Amino acid sequence: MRLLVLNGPNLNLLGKREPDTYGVATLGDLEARLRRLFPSHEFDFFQSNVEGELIDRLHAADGDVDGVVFNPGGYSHTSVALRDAIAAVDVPIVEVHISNVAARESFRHHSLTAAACIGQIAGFGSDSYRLGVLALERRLKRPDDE
Ligand code: CA2
Repeated sequence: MRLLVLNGPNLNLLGKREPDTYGVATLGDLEARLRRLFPSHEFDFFQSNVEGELIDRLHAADGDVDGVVFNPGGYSHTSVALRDAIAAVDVPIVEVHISNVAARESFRHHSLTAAACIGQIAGFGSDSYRLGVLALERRLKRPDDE
């Protein structure tokens, strides 16, 4: 499978600040771990702090990858434009969050983007990304399973 792992604003700071909330693994560590755990998949990794660049990357993914693991960061809670981009592409997308957003401030409880995704995984630290890949594998191999 060819998979895009897409990360939104501030996730380039992983491992450098707020380790109590976001852990000590850097974005590079997290990407290397996915490559190690899933050697048979082909991964594209992209991070941007710019909303339009994330939208452009989603458009480019259409027809190019089998699935997307997406952490939209703070845009999850605010971005109609990203939600529209997710809904516009014909690729299964799993929303992931490192932290348990449901247990944090109330403004993080609602995700505008999650409703356009096939599902959301949150609260398992950087392991949320591995679980996101497993969810895509299952969806792509057995699309009719509940
Ligand atoms: O838990 C997540 O993965 C979040 O998507 C992270 C976002 C936050 O706005 C969402 O509510 C939940 C924030 C990303 C900030 O990442 C940092 C990483 C290290 C140090 C500082 C920020």
